[in-house]
Parts: sequence; structure tokens; C-alpha cells
Amino acid sequence: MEYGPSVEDSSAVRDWLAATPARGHFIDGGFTEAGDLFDSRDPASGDLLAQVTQGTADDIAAAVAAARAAQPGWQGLGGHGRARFLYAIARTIQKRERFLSVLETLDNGKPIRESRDIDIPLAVRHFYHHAGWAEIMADEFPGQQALGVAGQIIPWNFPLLMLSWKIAPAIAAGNTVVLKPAEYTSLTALAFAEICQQVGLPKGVVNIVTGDGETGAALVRAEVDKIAFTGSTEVGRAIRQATAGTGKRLTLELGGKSPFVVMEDADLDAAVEGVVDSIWFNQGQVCCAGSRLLVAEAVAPRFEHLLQRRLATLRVGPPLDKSTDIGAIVHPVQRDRILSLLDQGIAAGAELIGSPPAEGCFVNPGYLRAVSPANPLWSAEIFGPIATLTTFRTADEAVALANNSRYGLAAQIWSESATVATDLAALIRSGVVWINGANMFDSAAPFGGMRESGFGREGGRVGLAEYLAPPPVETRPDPEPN
Ligand code: TXE
Repeated sequence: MEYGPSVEDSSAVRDWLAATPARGHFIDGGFTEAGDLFDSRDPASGDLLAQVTQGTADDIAAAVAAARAAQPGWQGLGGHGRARFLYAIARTIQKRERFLSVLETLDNGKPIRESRDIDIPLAVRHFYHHAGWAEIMADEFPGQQALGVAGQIIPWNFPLLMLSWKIAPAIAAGNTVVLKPAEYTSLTALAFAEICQQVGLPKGVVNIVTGDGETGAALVRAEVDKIAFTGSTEVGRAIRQATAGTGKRLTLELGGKSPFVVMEDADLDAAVEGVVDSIWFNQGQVCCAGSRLLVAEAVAPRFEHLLQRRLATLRVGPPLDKSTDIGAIVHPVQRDRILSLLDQGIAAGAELIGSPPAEGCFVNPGYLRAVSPANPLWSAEIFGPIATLTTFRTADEAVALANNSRYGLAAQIWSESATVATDLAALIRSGVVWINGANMFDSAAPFGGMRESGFGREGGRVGLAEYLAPPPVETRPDPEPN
């Protein structure tokens, strides 16, 4: 793929990569020697970016021991003392925004516009937000204590942002952490470790161990007090089984197949932009993407006309090019998974609108028409830039279709009537419902799912409480009877 004139300069990142081609973990405030290595590649070009260490159970044990040793001191710093570090982290990510955006785009394949305008600014915001919480925690959560050491496992779709969602609330609350990034995208986590060093974060408060699912499973088994996981429903299920009966606190943020309901009175132009922001954002690799379009039959022809017109304007291209709308899929394994699911859906009778899949690690955006609940793609999370489209006649039918899912992460409703939208929102079984908008994230708003999309919340007051132990219940002897 040719790079055009509007390509973002990546020389600073390439220098950083070249300076340490084989990277170790970040444990107890320092980087370890590299161990057994695996490749981290730019999915758009296939080029090797760096080699990263496959974490072993011993590495995990060392990281957990460092986190355990650091925890009392970190908690003892008090809310204000911890807040100073969270502010410093936020400020430093902000200063390195351009560098981190380019690194994220190279490692993940997402368009530079998205990493620059969404991923990195939201990560910054999350640390600022939780610095504020650290300041007022003692008053807001009287008597509550940190859990101790949190083990955190994150996916590859928003690497630095998911790291921030995990680390910021945990350390604000006085916990220390061991975080394992996804094997496809370890690099911004390692750059984040450098930021921890730079701001003088006490050693052991944040530890990062790279590796694959085996490393993740070792972290789940380790002597931690909590596991926070974002990833596939299948792995979430295995983690739930592995932690059952251990007393470890657990939060799971898993897959989804979120309904995107377009009512008859919707502003169709706005709803079409909603599709762009929802399933055609981040190559559709978004757990809460509105991937099931449910459209009122009366407006479906007009909606599809507008949708196809907008689809034709989307530019699939090199991720570092500022005019690219759709970048690379994170890894060839994921691209193959998307293409095989598409084949299954088409074989079951759905019609693909959009051009055939692009070359290399790219998949063109599109949608599948006439997907009924009998089609395997009704319930399978494609995790690519392809929505399904189904029509409905009545609001009751829309609700029944929306709730016909094993998931319950997010829903979107498009209607010009606040009454119609809020009535419908109350009936849809979903952790989050957005009205006339898509993927609207705010650090103060709790995010999380129902049913097979998992449990627990991230963000805001509720998200913070997931990292705190309730205050001990005071028991007093019964008063003497008079
Ligand atoms: O996920 P995994 P994969 C969905 C999406 C995608 C599919 C497969 O549908 O197509 O999952 O993606 C670590 N114990 N989502 O295979 O394997 C792994 O190393 C502990 C939705 O990449 O769940 C990585 O760090 N950890 C999702 C993380 O789990 C284990 C985002 C996620 O990888 C482990 C990603 C184990 N046994 C995929 N096995 C979302 N909710 O946003 C793997 N891991």
C-alpha cells in the first residue's frame, strides 16, 4: 500500500523501536532482560516492529511479589499523595500524545486520526478523572480499603485506552497492579511503563508482564486479590471457572452484538453517521459496536440508500495516512476469522453490501442484508467492519429483536421523540443504552455488560468501587433488655 503526502511522521517512534529491538517486562520499577521472544508486527505492512518477551509463571510471580511489597506504602501515601502521581501520568501521556498515537497506530493498525483524536485523549482523561477521585476518596468511601494487588488482562482493540481503564481506578484506590497487555499490541504498554519511571511512580505500583494467553492464565492463578479482564466471552468463561472458590474479586467485560435501533421518526442522516462511528470505527473491532442494525421497515429503503452513499465515501488505506477512515485489522488471524464468519453468513442467505474484502490485512466495510435470527451472524460477534441489517414493523418487535441475544453490552436507539427513545431504552436489556449517539464514552459514566457480555463496571464511582473492599461491619453486643 502506498503512503500519500498526508502521512504522519513516524521517525521518532521508529528510533524508539530501533533502540531496543528485544524488550523485557516492567517489574518493580525496572525493565527485565528479554527472555523468550515473540514478534510484534505492523499489521498494515507485516513489518517487524519489535520483539517482546513471553511472560512465564515465574515472571508473573516476581511481578505479583513486587506489587504486594509496594501496596502498603502506596496505600499509605493517602489519596492526595496518589493523586499527584495520577496527575503526572496524565500530563506526561498528554505531552507524548503524538508519539503514543503513532506507536498505537503502527502496532494495532488503527487510523492515526482515531488514535490521535480518540484513544490517547481518552486515556489522558481517564487518568485526570481518577486523580480527582483519589483526592476525594477518603470522604467519598469512608472506611473502605483497597483490595490489594489487582491482576489485569486487556485486549488489543484499544491498547493504551484499555490499560488506562484498568490501571487508573485501581491505583487511585490504593491498589497495586500487574497488567498483561494483549500479545498483538504490547508496545504502548511498555511505553507507558517508561512514563511510570519518568514520573517517579514508586516501584512495584505498576508492573507489566507481556505474553500470550498462557501468561494471562498464570496471572489468573497467581496470588492476586482481583482479576479484571476484558476480552472474549470464551476466555472470560474460563477465567470465571478458574477463579471460582478462590475468593478473588472478578470483573469481566466481554463480547457483544449490540442492537442499533432506527425508529421510523429517526433523523436518518444522523443515524447513518452513527453507523460510521459505531461499526465502521476501529475496523469494527469494538466490543460495544452497534453491529446489529434493526431498522423500521417504513424507512429502511431510504436509510439503506443513505447508508450505501456514505459507505462509498469511506477510505480504506494506510493507517498512518491522515485521510484514512478504515485501517488494518489487528492481525491476520483476526482477518481470517472475519472472512470465515462472512462466508458463513452469506452461505446462510445474507446478502453482502459493499465491495469484496480488500487485500492484505484489510477488510472493506459493509453490511449484510436480510439477516434473520436463524443466520449464524445474528449472534456471532464478527469483530470486523461489517454490520448485519434486519427490519422490523412495530416497536414491540424492535424490542424483541434487540433482546434476542446472548449478549447485553450496549444498545443504540435513534428517534426524534424523547418519549419513544426512553420508553424503548427501559425495555432493552443492556449495560449501556445510547440515544441518538454511538460509542459515547465518559470517564465518569460506568461501562459494562449483562448476560454473556460480563459483569462489573468500569468508570466513575461504580467503577472505582470495584477496586475497594466494603468497610468492616461493626458488630456490637445487643443492648441489655430493660
Ligand atoms: O481474544 P482473547 P482474542 C472477541 C472478539 C474477537 C475474539 C477473539 O470477538 O474476535 O474475542 O479475540 C488473554 N487466561 N474480543 O482471541 O483470547 C489474551 O492474551 C487469561 C472482544 O484476541 O480473549 C489477551 O490479553 N488470559 C473483546 C486477552 O486475553 C487469556 C476484545 C484477550 O484475548 C487467556 C478482544 C487465558 N486462558 C476480543 N487466553 C472485547 N470485549 O472488547 C487469552 N488471554
